[in-house]
Amino acid sequence: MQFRRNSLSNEQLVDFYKKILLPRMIEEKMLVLLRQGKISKWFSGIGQEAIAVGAALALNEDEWIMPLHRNLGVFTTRNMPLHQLFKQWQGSADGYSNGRERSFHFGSKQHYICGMISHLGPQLAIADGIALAHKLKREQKLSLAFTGEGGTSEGDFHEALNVAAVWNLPVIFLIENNGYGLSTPANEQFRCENLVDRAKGYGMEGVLIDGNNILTVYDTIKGVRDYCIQQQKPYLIECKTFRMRGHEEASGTKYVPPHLFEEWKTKDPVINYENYLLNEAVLTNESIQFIKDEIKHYIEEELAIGFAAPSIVVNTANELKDVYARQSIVNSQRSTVKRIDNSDPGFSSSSTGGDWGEARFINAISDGLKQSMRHHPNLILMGQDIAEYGGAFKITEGFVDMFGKERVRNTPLCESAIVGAALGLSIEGFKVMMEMQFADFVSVGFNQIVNNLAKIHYRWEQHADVVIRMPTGAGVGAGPFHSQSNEAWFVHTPGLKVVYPSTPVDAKSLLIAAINDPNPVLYFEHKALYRSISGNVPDDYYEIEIGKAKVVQYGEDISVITYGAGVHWALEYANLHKDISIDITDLRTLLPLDYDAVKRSVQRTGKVLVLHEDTLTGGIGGEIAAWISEHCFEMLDAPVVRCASLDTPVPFNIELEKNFLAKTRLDACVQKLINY
Ligand SMILES: Cc1ncc(C[n+]2csc(CCOP(=O)(O)OP(=O)(O)O)c2C)c(N)n1
Repeated sequence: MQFRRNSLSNEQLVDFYKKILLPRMIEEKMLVLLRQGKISKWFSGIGQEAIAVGAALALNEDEWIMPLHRNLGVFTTRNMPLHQLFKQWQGSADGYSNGRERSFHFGSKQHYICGMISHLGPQLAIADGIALAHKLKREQKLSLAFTGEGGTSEGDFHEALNVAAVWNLPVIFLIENNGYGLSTPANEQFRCENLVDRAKGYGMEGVLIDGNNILTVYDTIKGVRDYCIQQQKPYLIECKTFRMRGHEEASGTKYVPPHLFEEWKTKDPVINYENYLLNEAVLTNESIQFIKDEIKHYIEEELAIGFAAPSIVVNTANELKDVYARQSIVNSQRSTVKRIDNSDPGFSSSSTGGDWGEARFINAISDGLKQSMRHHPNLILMGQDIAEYGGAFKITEGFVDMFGKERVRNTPLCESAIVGAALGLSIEGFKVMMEMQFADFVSVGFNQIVNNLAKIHYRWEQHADVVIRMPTGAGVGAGPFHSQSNEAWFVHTPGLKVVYPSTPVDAKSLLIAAINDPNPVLYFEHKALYRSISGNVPDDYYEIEIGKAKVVQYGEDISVITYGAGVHWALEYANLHKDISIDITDLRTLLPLDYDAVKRSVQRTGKVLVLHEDTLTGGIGGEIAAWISEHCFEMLDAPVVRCASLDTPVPFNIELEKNFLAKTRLDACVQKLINY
């Protein structure tokens, strides 16, 4: 192995030695503790330390790194104290995730380390978002994301590299090619000769290097860092290395031909570097021993602190509280936002003092978005065709002229990477509104939403300030993939908020509230309402409280609890059947649900119909019906009835679609309840 020190001083060389030795010695100790049953799981990076350590050394300390499960060297090189790391691995309350995350699945804002989720690839697009933040702020900084060669087969790898290339983002994508993805050898993972060959396909530069040589890794990344910042471009680096132990310690290495271990043992990154320093007389055997003793002592001391950590005290209220970021912490402007409370039908717009005017549903959304853009200079809009074209439904028409292309961004066709990039922007203090062209397409961005955005605050106190607008619903003859109601997918995911307005005023003010909220919000807007309904909307910038339902009209015979298009179906039905006194509640927010409002409605009538456009099985109606039977049983005069769409995909033919929709069965459901 050839080492080139270039202009590195002896002190730096020794510092690098200490930095690469530390994770090796920690790991060796961990393997002992694992055998003793004192820790539960370990993903070893032995033999690969030069990459994590070299990368962390080459970056400035305030540049974000997205490490993975074998990158202990990133954490130690960023000087995270071992006692706290150890507490993390033990699941202690005072680790880095309050006992909520395992092994290396945690981040630390203080150390500019973004915690991974198990799915590996999603880390890459977060790096895009962070790099975009630096670019927009004109900062001379970049981000660096790790991936294994296995992870390069994920769609997320392709999407993230493509976005970085198209948007000219200063990101380093670092492949640790260690030969195996769990048991799968590289030749069953990809067909190109070297993974770095892919760089050309994305329109970026790339380089293949020896990942076991710490000076090569350091020097390459340092140079690439300068390039990325100066040229404002991404770069792909492939580091050849080898995984010297099993995928994780319990899984063994039977599938690896033994000669490979022999071969790579001679390329050990720590021993080779140590020998180089001995040959160069930078270190002596005595000084090496001294350093090792020092590290050993440090490890023992820190482990003693770690082992002494008190057992966790379970506090359910805390667990629930930390699922969401508190508004005040991240949004100092909030206090200046005025709120309307129009949750009662007696609400009068004149009580707000400002001017109100007639607007269509679609214009109300657009208006709310426009005012939010003015209110939050850090708000970025992203989505397919949303710039000059104005979006598939023209919500953002004219926005480029008003706010510029940096803030109103057309994206390539890659929902997963854009959600990931949105999270990256949020990490760097931006707010993001992403337009899903149709709610149906969220399925290809699903993982980032339900696993990254939703869980990140609970896991390591990083909020995700992202709103995803979801043009949703049927009734427009658009077939199975442009008509779905998929809100229930998200209502089942702690950490998300789900908003679903049905009137122009609610659409505008709930969008404003969603953007003000520091948490990830799925904002559903029914396409069939865009141009078919209009109503009185305030000119001013008001928000409506998320999580608060609205009584549309009071009644005595039956309650209809509904949202979205269901509100209009219920109103239409009530107007046609004046003989029945119908109490209508518009939920407006599905997560968190306004159970108090539900209860009050049950109290008024004793007979409840839950109505939604979503299909029946697993729809939110089931949740509401269950809650009512559990909490309002004594108030009921009849079983709770659900009126929902058929359990089929949404058909295209307009007659079939009509038959599919819940509205067709509304009369039968009402009659069933009335006659019970
Ligand atoms: C989406 C997803 N699929 C499967 C897994 C299970 N898994 C965890 S690590 C791993 C291998 C990853 O290989 P590679 O990216 O080469 O990284 P390495 O473990 O070799 O460092 C697999 C299959 C996962 N975590 N996420």
